[in-house]
Amino acid sequence: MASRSNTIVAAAAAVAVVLAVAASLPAAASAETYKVGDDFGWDIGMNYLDWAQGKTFKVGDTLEFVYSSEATHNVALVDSQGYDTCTAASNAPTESSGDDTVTLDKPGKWFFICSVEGHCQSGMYLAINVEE
Ligand code: CU1
Repeated sequence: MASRSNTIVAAAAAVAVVLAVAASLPAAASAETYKVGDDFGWDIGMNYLDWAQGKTFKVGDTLEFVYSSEATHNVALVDSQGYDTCTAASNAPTESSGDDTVTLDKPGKWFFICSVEGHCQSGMYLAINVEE
């Protein structure tokens, strides 16, 4: 009797170990896609630092910037100085399709702004930390 219930406990423990390993292994491979601003998208009128608050971005994840028209906004990847001053250097990688995806392919700080005149100053900036 006792030995039989011990076997069941041992089997349950083994299953738990297998599940834990299975859950931890694909973590690096299961990249997330984050739609910036959720349903609001990429536009004037949202605090994107608030949006990013509480999210954990990891290498391999993707940001998707959605906005109504390519003439309306853009997405420029800038450095900390460009971020602080709301200016995109002429060689800053910039997308303007209206549905722009950026794969976060390295850890560290990532800075995005809309470089259309006045838009960054009106709140279209995002800084995130990407974890290994
Ligand atoms: Cu804009």
